Amino acid sequence: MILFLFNALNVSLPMSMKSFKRTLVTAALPYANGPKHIGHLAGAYIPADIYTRYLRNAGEEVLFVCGSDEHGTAIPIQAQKENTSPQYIIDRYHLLLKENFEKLGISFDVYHRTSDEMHHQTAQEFFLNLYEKGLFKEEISEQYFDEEKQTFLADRYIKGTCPNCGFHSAYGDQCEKCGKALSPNELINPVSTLSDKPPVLKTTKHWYLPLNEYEPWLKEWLLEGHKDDWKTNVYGQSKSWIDGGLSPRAMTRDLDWGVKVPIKGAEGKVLYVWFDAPIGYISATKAFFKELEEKSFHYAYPQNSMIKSGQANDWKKWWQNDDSRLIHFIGKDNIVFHCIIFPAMLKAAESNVLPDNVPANEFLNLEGEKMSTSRKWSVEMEDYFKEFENKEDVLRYVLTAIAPETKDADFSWKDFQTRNNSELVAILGNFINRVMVLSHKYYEGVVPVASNLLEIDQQLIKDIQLFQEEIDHSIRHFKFRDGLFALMNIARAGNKYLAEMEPWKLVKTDETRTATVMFNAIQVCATLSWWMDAFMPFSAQNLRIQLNTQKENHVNNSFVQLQSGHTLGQAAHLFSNIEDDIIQKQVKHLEDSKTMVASTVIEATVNPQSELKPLITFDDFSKIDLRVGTVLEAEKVEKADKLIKLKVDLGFEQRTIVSGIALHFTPSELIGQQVCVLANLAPRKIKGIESNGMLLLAENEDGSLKLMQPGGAVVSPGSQIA
Ligand code: B3M
Ligand code: ZN
Repeated sequence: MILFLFNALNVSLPMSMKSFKRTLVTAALPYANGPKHIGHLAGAYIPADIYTRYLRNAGEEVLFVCGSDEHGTAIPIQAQKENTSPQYIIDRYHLLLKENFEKLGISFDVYHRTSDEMHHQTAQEFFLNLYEKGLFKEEISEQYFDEEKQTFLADRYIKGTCPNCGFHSAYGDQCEKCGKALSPNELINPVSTLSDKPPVLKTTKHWYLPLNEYEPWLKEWLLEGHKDDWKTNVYGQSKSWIDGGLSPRAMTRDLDWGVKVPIKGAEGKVLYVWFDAPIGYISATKAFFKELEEKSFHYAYPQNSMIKSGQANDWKKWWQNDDSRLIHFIGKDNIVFHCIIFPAMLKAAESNVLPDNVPANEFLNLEGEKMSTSRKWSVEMEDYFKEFENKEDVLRYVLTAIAPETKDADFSWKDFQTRNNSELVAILGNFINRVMVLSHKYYEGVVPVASNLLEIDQQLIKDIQLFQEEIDHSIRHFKFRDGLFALMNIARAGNKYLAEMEPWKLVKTDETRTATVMFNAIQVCATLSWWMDAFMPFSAQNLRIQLNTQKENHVNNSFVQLQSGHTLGQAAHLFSNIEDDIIQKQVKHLEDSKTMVASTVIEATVNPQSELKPLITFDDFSKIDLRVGTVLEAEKVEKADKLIKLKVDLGFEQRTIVSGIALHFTPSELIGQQVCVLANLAPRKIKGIESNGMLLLAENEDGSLKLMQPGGAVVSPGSQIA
């Protein structure tokens, strides 16, 4: 009778416009050149995971593919920085990224890598297919060549002055200062970063995809076809590319790291990384089904997947059947590649599947500033996990709540704390905990029997129904922030209901009514566990344990999830407060990295680009005591990437000096060097070590540092510089 009543209230959830049979979800293949930070997570991986988990829970056929992007110049450049081989770099970071994603609960069906043999083959076949159709334009052009290193220079290996803003250290593909996309020949005074010498122009042949020929089609397919369903930031950026006119783009590169170009006359050349990387989505799909057939799993995660059996050939369904939908989750810097170049490649290959949506996010800043791994202005996954054990869901929650879905957004540690303490703990956790504790107190943890529903109960049921519809709609329209807010509204509604019903008072006067109230409150908890699952999978699982239920027990479109008589598990806190000192530690950590970067800059006294400081008198100058010293000892400062602790002989005494130069010098190359020291600088503590003095350095145009040295013969330590 009661059940019937509840069911009568049910409005069925919209299952969206399902004209597709299956959904292939991709998240940008991260470069395996370093750890990834919260900006990457908020940009692509967390939204993609929420989306996929949600569709899986809804019983839809979905596959979530990703993998490491191991080609392009990013890899050899990192290898050069770390003084190691590209292979070592990709092995190390592929593993790190894979583990980090697992820890955060990113539920890939497969996490592949582009160095895999099968990917090389897939990418080569793709290229050959277009080549044999005669779709590439061969062109001989002049490209920069480093004579000393005997190699053509990839765009990233060339630096020079930006023609747009005058920045002296712009890369051949982009100016990092003004953001303008460049080609190397636009740079003023180009220099090879491999040899520091100006490069020469040399002819070379490449294979171009004539993007201009795809313009009419792109206008129709994208500008007309996706006017209404793509996010405005994505549509807008694509439109301005197309409106600006497309030109042929070389799909091959002179580089010895990557997928070899599989045709005669292309020896020593590899596929352009943006040609092979998106094909990585195809390779990953292939790898998944191959492993599924062979039942031996290396890249695939069968435990995450809703696809339990299949054949190697099944990948074709996902890439060739027109009832397959392709969704790319990426950050905004990848829009052109996913909305224009890859679709053009797929079109050229006569694929039936094209991206149906590319819900790219904007950027996430950190404490008001652009995130940067090299400047250490970021929060890397690894660091977060170390500091915040078992709080993966808190990060997922906060990064979803502030996701840069429509414009750039900001992460701050204070806000992170507030969202944890005043939302997760105070609203969601508190509601669930009160219900659990009261259920044990009044009913020994057994779901009580409900009776007549009053208007307020029906209102609760209706509200919750609406919030569920809102979550469904939001997720399906890539509005994860709204979805999460609606989820929290379920908890808010639960809290409000408890506050109004006051079961702790009611229990003294009206047992029947108390039972009904508690029955309803328990259903709200069960509903929460279901909808939380996509956003916060670990907490959802913990909640299911408290409720003593499983995902499979979920009853679609029903308010009643746990019947009277069902025994609940133990109550436990789902979330816990984050104290001020933990947050302060994080803030300090960031500030420290800033001082370290700043101290490097202070020491770089001769930066040709820096503006001249105001005039000083000779008196001012005479206050400065500069001396020649000899470095006796040098060692890296623990837990400070940029710092080196030096012992410097000044003749009359030995000094400890801490200097922010570890990214530019190894300790061993410093030992024995003569240096110039600002000897009367007031002592200051850096990372707990008292530093007495400062080394003088010159900053090169490319940002590298050089020691200021006396030059010529050895000068006795302690000699004054004036
Ligand atoms: N690795 C660029 C990036 O991480 C690139 C994405 C490839 S997706 C096919 O921003
Ligand atoms: Zn510029």
